[in-house]
Amino acid sequence: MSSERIEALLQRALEELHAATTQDALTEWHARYLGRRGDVTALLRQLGTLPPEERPAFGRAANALKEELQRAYEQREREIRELELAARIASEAVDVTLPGRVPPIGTLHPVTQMIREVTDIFAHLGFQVVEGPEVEYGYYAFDALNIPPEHPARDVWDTIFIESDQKEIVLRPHTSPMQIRVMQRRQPPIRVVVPGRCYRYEAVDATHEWHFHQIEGLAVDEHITMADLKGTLAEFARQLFGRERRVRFRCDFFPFVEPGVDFAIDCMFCRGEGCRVCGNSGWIEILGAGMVHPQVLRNVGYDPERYSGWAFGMGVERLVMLKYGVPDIRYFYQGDLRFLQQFDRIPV
Ligand code: YSA
Repeated sequence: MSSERIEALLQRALEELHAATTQDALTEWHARYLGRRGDVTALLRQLGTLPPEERPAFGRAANALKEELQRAYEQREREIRELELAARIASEAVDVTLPGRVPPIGTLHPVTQMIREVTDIFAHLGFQVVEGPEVEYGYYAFDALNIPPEHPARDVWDTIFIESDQKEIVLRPHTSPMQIRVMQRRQPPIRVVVPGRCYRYEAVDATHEWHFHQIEGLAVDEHITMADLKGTLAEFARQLFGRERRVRFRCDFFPFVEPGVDFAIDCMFCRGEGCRVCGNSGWIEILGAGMVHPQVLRNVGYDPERYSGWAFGMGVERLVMLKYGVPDIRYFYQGDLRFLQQFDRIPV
């Protein structure tokens, strides 16, 4: 082969090399010229077929061609790597000067907001916030609260049982068991509020959920009277529902208090005139309460001659329903953002 043809091959190979702009094109090029079946390899193989006097010059020229193409190939490979890197950097570039995307921020659930509002009010009245177990012994949920196994009042709390053989274990149907736990652990004076989840085997409707929240309150000391209970609850109701609220106490029965009361406020929707919300009575019941039963005090080792106390328990969902006019308790647990977002402006 003449030196012109080697030169022509060199020029063609270099042109194609510069036209290659990707790693794949480069690999193809390498196979075409420098690979085992490539043009340069084929050229070198021709060496043996030439007359001996032409071989040295041809061999030098062919090897020089191979070396030059190898060098050019390596150089191009570096360039392509840099080109590809630059293209990637350009396509993945982050413009740090662009305004950021604001992630949607959730808000506290209305029940959590209400728990905070209520516990804040009581904290300012000198109460400590404590919490207790949702899975509870029957002893704390009933027996120690003066509701023995055969007592008919036990049916009032439609209980979900976890274990009913030896030692009864239940999902607590109210927060009252914490009265016992707190009194067993401490000595008076006691002033606590206990927010928490409760569970009942309940047919769900507009005002009943099988899972809901209560806030329990307990005050025990020497010389605690019903007047303290009335003053505290009236102040609480006025802070939560407005200073103009009138309050009402009526007799009620709970086995763990004597006497027991239900506590109501005048309906803020009709101002006591009677409407759909208050069932035309003008009053809305918001909690059950009473003076802690002497037997309950004895059950925790307190002397009822020396100590007296009062307790109350309220439903948190019902408070939210009243305060914001929510017509159905089921809205709270359907996870519907259209409902929940209505509460995102309530100060937390
Ligand atoms: C009473 C006297 C005390 O000295 C202390 C506490 C109590 C309250 C008592 N432990 C109790 O559970 N009473 S209750 O059965 O009437 O429930 C209290 C409140 O919980 C109700 O007024 C209601 O607001 C809420 N509640 C009860 N069952 C509910 C419910 N809320 C939603 N769904 C349910 N299924």
